[in-house]
Amino acid sequence: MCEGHLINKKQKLEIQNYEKIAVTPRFCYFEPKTGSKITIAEEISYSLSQKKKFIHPKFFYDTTGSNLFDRICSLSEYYLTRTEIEILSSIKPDLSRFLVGEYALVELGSGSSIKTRKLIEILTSKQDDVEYYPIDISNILKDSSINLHDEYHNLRITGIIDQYETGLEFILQLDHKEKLVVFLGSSLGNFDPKNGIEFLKKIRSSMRNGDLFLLGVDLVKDVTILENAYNDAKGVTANFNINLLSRINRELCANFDEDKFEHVAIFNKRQNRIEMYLKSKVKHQVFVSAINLLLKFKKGELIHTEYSYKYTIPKIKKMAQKTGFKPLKIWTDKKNYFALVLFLVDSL
Ligand code: AVJ
Repeated sequence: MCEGHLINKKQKLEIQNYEKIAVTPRFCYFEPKTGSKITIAEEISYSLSQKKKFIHPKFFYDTTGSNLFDRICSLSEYYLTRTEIEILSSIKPDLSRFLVGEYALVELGSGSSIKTRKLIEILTSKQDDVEYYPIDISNILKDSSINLHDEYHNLRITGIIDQYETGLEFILQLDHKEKLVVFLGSSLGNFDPKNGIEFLKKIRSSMRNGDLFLLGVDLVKDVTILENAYNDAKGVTANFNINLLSRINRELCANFDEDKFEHVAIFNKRQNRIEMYLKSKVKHQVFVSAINLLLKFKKGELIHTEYSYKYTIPKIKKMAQKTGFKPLKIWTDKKNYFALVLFLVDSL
């Protein structure tokens, strides 16, 4: 698409906030211009000044964090990725039946795009050309797109390196025929149910009647299995969590001592969510130079870093009803660990 589709005035307005980098004739990406970026400085200075300190999970994904996340995905304890890939592989013919006509593929949180291959394979086998729009906050989008670009010669990639919300607004501007929007890996779990519904509505409003939406959700299961997935034996998840502090050290000139914090991940049964924290082992202070912020930690004090909500099928159906999506098909694995749900955009 890169050259063609972007035409009307509203589009130009949106795109003014982005810088377009054309890498090859089949791959370009958009990045917010520096001025329009919400900076890590602003957000962190707010979230660490609260009585209950927190760090938004989107900050996990700098280059180090994105690489650590890739390692998490192949851990034996982290059943999510391999189960989702297993489902995706097994449903190819079945999913293919729903894709009548030409579809553009839009992926929220594409990351390293491993799972995307399964979908691209379906589409490239049916269409001469496939437009792919990965949206991801991580710079890793560039590398993973280049790999896909080299592998599939009839694939045209337009990446958007931004937060989901702004990325979706961008997608709305495209006047492509039909879209298959995918949000995999249980990333919806980062939203609490109320915000999750709001976010689904936002996705819904970036789509048109007849478009399809494929959602990957992690299901409620035995607590030990859940907690092990976030407390792996090699400590990769702990490093992923602690990297938030290293990132703040690097980018905001702070002096967090990583050894003074401990990774905590527990399943909250009442709320059906994994809760991740960084726990201060001792009473101490940290200074964040770039934002001139002195932080005081009590012994045992927690910084909240992530929620990862787990769902049940009825709950997903209810959420869909509230957002104008109609479930067409639900696929799960044999153990019922994970679900892929295909929705049709329904008139509200
Ligand atoms: C990318 C949000 C789906 O919640 O399982 C993995 C992130 N955090 N291990 C998840 C994560 C710790 C992951 N999501």
